[in-house]
Amino acid sequence: MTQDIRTRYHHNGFCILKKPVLDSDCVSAARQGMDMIRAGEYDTGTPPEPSPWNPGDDPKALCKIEQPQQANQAIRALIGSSEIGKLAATITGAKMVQVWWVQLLYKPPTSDDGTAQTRVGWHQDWNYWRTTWAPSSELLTAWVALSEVTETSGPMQFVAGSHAWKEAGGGDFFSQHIDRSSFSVPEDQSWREIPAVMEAGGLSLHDKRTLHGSGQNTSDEPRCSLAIHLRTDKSRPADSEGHGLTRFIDDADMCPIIYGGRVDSAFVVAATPEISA
Ligand SMILES: O=C(O)CCC(=O)C(=O)O
Repeated sequence: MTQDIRTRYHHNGFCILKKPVLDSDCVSAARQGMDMIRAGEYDTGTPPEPSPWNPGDDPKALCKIEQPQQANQAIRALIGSSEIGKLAATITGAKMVQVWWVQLLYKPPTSDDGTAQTRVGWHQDWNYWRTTWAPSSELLTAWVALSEVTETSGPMQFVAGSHAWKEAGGGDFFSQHIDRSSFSVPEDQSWREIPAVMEAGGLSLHDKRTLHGSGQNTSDEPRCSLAIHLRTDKSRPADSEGHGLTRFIDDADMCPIIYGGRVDSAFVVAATPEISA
């Protein structure tokens, strides 16, 4: 099993664990925490970071809320799960895994008439992070399902092998046109989309360069998830444009270390050489 997920992750740029990995009480509590944040109730006494969606905004639009662990205790507990850290360490071989940013993603059910703003355009996360982290930094995302994710609920779609496409093109998270024509597919590769369907408490892990996006939720239930962005000891903050995405890195509540321990006092380690795919 361990060897299998490691092999699949490195071959495809992602792996999907369909069966629950996380404790069901922890997942249910985080799901309730999600509803509280969406209603503007913060049991920590602090709101999340400024976000594209705020309480009172269109309930039929994709709800994306930044750093929800700042606003809710149950979400804070879930992102600190050692199971996630162990999985990330298993596939990367890391000595240390730390959460460095979290996004709450609630995709409401909408009719398939093309007007709902709930799609996520094809993109590579690295496109958004390249001015925040040193080029070769080892960064990945654990996407945790807080509800069942089916073929019809707008599951994430991963493009198999795209993490190794040197310059595929960056993409746009907020694009409503899931158009693949702007991406360069190497001649010896093909575009193959894999839906990340899973049960509540299941999760996927994907590399910073893997192309992914998602369509509309045409089921009857909301698709609820947390995207937990992770770094390993082979990473180094380098916020050249001052976006401040790594500003919480020394705050153990916001950015818990979920595997291993602090690597050195400056918490900045040498990064691996740039990949050469
Ligand atoms: O939830 C989605 O559909 C997209 C999430 C995403 O882009 C990410 O986790 O990096």
